[in-house]
Amino acid sequence: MTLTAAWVERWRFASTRPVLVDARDGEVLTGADVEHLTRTAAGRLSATGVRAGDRVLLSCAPSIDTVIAYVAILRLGAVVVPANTGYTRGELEHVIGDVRPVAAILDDPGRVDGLPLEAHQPDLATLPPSAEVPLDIADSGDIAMVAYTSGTTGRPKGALLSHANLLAGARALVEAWQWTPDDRLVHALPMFHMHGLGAALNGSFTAGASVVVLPRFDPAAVSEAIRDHEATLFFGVPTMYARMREAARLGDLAGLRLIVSGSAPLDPLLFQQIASDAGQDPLERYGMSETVMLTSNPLFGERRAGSVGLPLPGVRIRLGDDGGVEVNGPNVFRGYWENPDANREAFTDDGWFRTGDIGEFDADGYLWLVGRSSDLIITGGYNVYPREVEDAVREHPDVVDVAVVGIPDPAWGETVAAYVVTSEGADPAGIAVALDGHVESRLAPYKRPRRWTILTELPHNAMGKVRRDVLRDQGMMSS
Ligand code: MCA
Repeated sequence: MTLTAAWVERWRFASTRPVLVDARDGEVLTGADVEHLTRTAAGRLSATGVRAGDRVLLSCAPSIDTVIAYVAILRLGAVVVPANTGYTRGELEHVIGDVRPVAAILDDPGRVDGLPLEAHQPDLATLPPSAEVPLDIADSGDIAMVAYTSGTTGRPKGALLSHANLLAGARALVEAWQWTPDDRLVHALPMFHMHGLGAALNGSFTAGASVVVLPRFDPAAVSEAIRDHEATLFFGVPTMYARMREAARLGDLAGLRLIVSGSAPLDPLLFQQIASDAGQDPLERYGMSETVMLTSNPLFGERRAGSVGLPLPGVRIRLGDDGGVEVNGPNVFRGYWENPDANREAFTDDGWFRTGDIGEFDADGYLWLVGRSSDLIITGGYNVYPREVEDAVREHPDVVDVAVVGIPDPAWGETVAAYVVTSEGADPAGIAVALDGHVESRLAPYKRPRRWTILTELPHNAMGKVRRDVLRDQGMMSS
């Protein structure tokens, strides 16, 4: 079974039920509408030469059209390559050079001008569709998505997820959260990451439920969507709940049946504030681009603040010798695209995926993430790997050495801070502005350092490795 075969069956069976609601104007698309629109869009994609197995880059703000394009690519048996709309040209160039998509669907086609693509921007609205294209016939083992994720090695790697992986991930959530066709999710997440695609959209469609699509996150718009469209579910990253608190809107979540937080640790104080204002504990869960979702606090039973909960149905989790969280299950990806070195490192000899997180189980089997084996920073729910930022900063001629760390931040979870050793001739007064300008053209906004500290040398341990812990402590004291 593929993702879209499962979805289309539901849309045909319940053809008059709502599937998508546009939060901007309240327009409702039924199962029949979505089936028809995605069929037509798939025909148009096919007319531009996209075939089953081809990669198609998708980098658009959340909208009904983005959802239609996403489903159309999948129905054709082509492979979705989601890309952050904030990626700079260099970041896009890396993804395109690596995965070699035949086409790209972007809000701003100018972003890929001059990059090696066969069809730049297929017009999914007006092109004549090619006649009778076979749809929904991919094999469950076929790749459905290449999800780019940064890593300790610097440049983002493409995680290969099959239809079976994504369907298993969605079904586990449907079962664990008892997601039904009567549910309605308020979707205010980016549509280029696993949270917004793999959990929110795939889960809703697999459950036969409906989705209210917001063009961006905004506390007032979330409140209105919940009220006007009688929503039952909201998924957010902790920064979104912090913004709802700031806007005194946590109480507007009270009508929902389930409030889910993920992508970053939820501050226990914020957990308590949601619980008291919304009258229910938020549910924290844990996932990754490579695995869809892994664990969840229970729907019924105690939701433990700070724990990511229990393994989802079908997911097996164990701790390696170093406490590293290792996973196995039908949701676990098929490896990184054309990257044997990364694959050797990512999997144990017996085929379990090393998440890179360090965990502990409590006596009741709840998993607690207590650290990371890499220096990953999570800011606003986005993952940032220091190495990628350091490589970009180091390209500045006045930079001799640099180390990037995450510093706790009440609004963003963590904020990216850079410690830089500059060359002797560098102008100390102007260097921060110069470095801001330097990274602006190289890194997406969420990866850019928000603080620059100039040092005469970086702290090193006896092995010559940078002491990031010392820098983090120093950053916390001065913040
Ligand atoms: C960004 N800015 C910052 C920081 N980060 N400023 C200070 N400190 C920071 N740490 C700046 C940006 O450069 C930008 O500035 C401005 O703040 C707004 O940034 P933006 O990120 O666009 O923020 P926003 O539009 O206000 O949205 C905040 C947000 C958004 C809604 C929380 O970050 C978001 O949608 N996050 C969700 C990410 C997500 O989906 N993650 C899931 C990954 P300027 O305007 O000057 O440029 S999937 C995953 O993690 C796994 C699978 C899982 O388990 O879910």
